[in-house]
Amino acid sequence: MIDIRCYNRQRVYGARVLFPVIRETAEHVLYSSPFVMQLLQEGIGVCIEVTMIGPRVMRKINREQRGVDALTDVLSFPAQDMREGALEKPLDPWQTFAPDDRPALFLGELVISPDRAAEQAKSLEHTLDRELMFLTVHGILHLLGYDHECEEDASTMEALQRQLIRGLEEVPSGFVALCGRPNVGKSTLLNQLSGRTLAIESPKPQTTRHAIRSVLFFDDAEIAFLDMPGLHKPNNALGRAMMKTAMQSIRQADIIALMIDASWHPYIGEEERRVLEIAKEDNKKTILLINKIDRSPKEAILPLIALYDANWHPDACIPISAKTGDGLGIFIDEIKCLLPVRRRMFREDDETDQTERILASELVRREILRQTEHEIPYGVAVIVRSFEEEMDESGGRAGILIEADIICERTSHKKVLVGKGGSMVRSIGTEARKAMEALFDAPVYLNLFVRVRPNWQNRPQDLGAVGLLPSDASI
Ligand SMILES: Nc1nc2c(ncn2[C@@H]2O[C@H](COP(=O)(O)OP(=O)(O)OP(=O)(O)O)[C@@H](O)[C@H]2O)c(=O)[nH]1
Ligand SMILES: [Mg+2]
Repeated sequence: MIDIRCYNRQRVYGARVLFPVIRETAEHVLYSSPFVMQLLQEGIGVCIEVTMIGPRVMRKINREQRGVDALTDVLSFPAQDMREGALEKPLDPWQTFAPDDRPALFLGELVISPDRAAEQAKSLEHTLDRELMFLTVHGILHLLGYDHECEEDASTMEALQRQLIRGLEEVPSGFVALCGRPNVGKSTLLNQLSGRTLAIESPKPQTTRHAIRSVLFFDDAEIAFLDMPGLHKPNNALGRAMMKTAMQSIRQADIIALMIDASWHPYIGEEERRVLEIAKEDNKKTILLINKIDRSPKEAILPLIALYDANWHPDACIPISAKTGDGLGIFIDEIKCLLPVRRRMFREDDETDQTERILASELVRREILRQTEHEIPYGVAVIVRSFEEEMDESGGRAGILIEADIICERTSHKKVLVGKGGSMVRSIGTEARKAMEALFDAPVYLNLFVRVRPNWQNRPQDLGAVGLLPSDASI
């Protein structure tokens, strides 16, 4: 158990103003400490004390304990010998005490001056809560053996402090589903927003087959964009799995961004209607994105906005070009206004759910979409069978060896995919390899094998093998 004992020994600020934020912050910091978590797993609790005092007493303590005759904001008095989050020596049973018959380790005491904290909050133009949060994080890190005496220690402590405060901040945060019919430009938008290729794009419809997440981090918000398969009427198990994936993403989102093409006639189709109904049912925020304005006359956009506004009242209608980036600043600002304000949900290294293995298979599929015609690309799936990294002596990547199967429906398709004397599969491999090398920043050795698996698009086990079954699939 984590026991945070708060004492109020001053009269200006009430316990109800001070203690909730201090308790919440202290718990967050202590639960984030691997050392504390280890103790808790062993059945040993931790305890800290936090005492609020007036400015005169604070100055006196600072003078007596540190020889500094000035008011300060927080003082830490560690009870254990710790260095960078760990005990200097193994724990002896006598170091713990037993309130309520359960052993606990006393980590030390923080002394805080709310007057000083309020002064600082004012000069930094933020709230007293925010200042108390900062002081509590800083003070507890001292109890855990972090310091800022030398430059190296200071940078370790500052980085940890930043990370802990980041985890406590409440900012607009949530999921935005990019949905719409095939080919409207959802994947192009996701790539433009994330600044890299996470989703393959192509002029052929039904390019995207699975959900793709990309998280954008801002100082004042975090936004998880979900790209998904284009909404269409499915005619096989693959199509049904794709629609199920799309619906799951839409239901999961806080904001539905419905994308249409600026060149369309003003008409609300069945696919768009279905999305609008879900948005209404789930009471979700909605943004209408009118894409490809770079190639449509401005006059075409107004009737589209008028139609959707009159029938559906979206929270915003934004003309954009996913290709050029036009209008995306307005889109981001609008999202920040509409998202719920909550604790951050993503870690900074959590930018995407697309692994290099998935990206490798998608880059092969992109080349097939580019280099083959008619029904062939639609009957193809790519499975990366092995993805082996070779390391050089310094631990860097010397190269990646990738083996992948191109699965197709018929022998006649295999013939086209292999090409005369293997020319087609070689050309697909060459272009896919170049794209992988640019993306992975390492030499790639790619071996492709074309295999026939009749009717794979209707066989759940095959769909599972190519990673295209949605999570709770029954198709
Ligand atoms: N001119 C222009 N073309 C665009 C724009 N956005 C997308 N495109 C093109 O539209 C085509 C389809 O783009 P994608 O991003 O693959 O479309 P999608 O909505 O993801 O399609 P599916 O995955 O099939 O649902 C591609 O050829 C893109 O280059 C845009 O803003 N302007
Ligand atoms: Mg797509």
